[in-house]
Amino acid sequence: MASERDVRARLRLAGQEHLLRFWDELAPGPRAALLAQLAELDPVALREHCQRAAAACARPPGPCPELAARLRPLPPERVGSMSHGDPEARQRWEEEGLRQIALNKVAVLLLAGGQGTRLGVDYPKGMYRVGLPSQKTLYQLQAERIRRVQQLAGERHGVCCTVPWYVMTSEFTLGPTATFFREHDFFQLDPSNVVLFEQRMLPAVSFEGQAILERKDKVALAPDGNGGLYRALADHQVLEDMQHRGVDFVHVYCVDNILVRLADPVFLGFCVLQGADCGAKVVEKTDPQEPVGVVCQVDGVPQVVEYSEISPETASLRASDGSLLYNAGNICNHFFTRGFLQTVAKEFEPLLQPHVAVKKVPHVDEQGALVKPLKPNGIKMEKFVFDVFPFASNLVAFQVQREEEFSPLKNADGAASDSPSSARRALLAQHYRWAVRAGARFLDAQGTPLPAQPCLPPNEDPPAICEISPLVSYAGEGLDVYLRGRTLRSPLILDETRARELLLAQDP
Ligand code: UD2
Repeated sequence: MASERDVRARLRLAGQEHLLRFWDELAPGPRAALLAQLAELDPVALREHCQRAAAACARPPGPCPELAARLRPLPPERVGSMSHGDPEARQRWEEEGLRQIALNKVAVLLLAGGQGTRLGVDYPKGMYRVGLPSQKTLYQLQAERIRRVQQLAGERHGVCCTVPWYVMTSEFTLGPTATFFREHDFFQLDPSNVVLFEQRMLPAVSFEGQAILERKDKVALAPDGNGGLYRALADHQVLEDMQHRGVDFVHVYCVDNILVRLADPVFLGFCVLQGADCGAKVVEKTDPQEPVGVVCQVDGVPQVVEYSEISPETASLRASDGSLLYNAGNICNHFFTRGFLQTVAKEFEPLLQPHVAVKKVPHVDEQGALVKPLKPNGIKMEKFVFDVFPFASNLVAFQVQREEEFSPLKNADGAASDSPSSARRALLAQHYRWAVRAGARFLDAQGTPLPAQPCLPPNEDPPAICEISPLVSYAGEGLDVYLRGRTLRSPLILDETRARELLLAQDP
């Protein structure tokens, strides 16, 4: 273990000696913990990090004023569409995606290192239950979609195939996620195909460029952003693991979209057939204030401009048909070839510029008393997962329907949008639509027939409650055999057992 002397010398080099200012007061245990934490920090990198944070903070806040003049929408030839494309193309993409999955060439990678501050829970967001009738968590829904897509590809090609699940966690989420997966028996996935790895943490820095002490014996650290992925891939030899398994294509996604389609064959197939090295799923953005990045071009180079970095005026610009000019809303669902990820990890990662977030960081004052600031006092530096897009040789975007594929859980209940209630409603409305289209009719608890409404207005509760297990249907497929001509009582949970019962029951 590093000695106090060594650590002090390293901190001097970094200009951060204040981190040991309570040393004399600390008992042996906390001293050892602090030394261990400080010994991890490279002095040169720490100095640069703190200087960079202070310099970024000294720049005027808000979006970069020249950005607007450099932006253009993505050219249409780079954008595929689920709704506007012809059905034959859609089928070709899906076939190609399923073929690649059947060949064991596809992996999914979950970004799960975030702290979920807006949702206000102290455990990983993936463990959250939005209150579905089945009480499933986000992690369970995702695991079951992996199992189902493996089954669909396997059946189509007469093979048994695997989609490995890589899960990037952070110091905050690794322990609870690993325990949760073990307690739930990895949701019946083979544990050897679930790979958890950890992203790095970076010190939060004051406006004066000093790393912040959260306690007398602890530096305030935060995960290095979802773009910390590329360092974490290298730190933990994840790309080597993928290579070993024969994985060529990776679907990277964020934890909180309840409708996320893991290893979506249509999206994968589109990207593969376009020869893309990078892809982004998008939904049409209609509200300029919606907190999603926009996929566009900056100086002719395709990339994502994050919602926090585009001015309200630019976000509100309209095209001649009245739609938002920058309407390709990023939903944090990305396609990468392993080859591209390898080049990024080796060559481009150091070129990624961190983004600055000004936050309230709890800290100790000069006397060592804990302070919970009421206004922002510190800077967190984060890289974004899509910062690598400008290095792609062929980036494509793929537009999907919002009501089928995007309902993120960001805020606690009570918020106007992106809450547990809105996520639950989006999933139940989708399953209700699928059931009605497959020919089901519903009765209420008293046996009174409920109206069939295959097209529900947005944000409206469906007339009946119907939850379909991802193990029964991934994207609405295959439901006719269970539901055609059936009249079922609400609430219905169509899981594998209920599906079998319906099959065995007499024809209606
Ligand atoms: C993300 C996208 C935004 C839009 C929106 C849609 C980024 C940078 N922004 O914004 O453009 O697509 O999602 O919902 O992708 N995470 C980590 N490590 C970290 C920080 C975050 O793994 O250090 C994960 C986090 O657990 C989550 C994902 O990254 O799964 C997105 O993080 P967020 O919810 O903070 O991103 P948000 O909503 O600001």
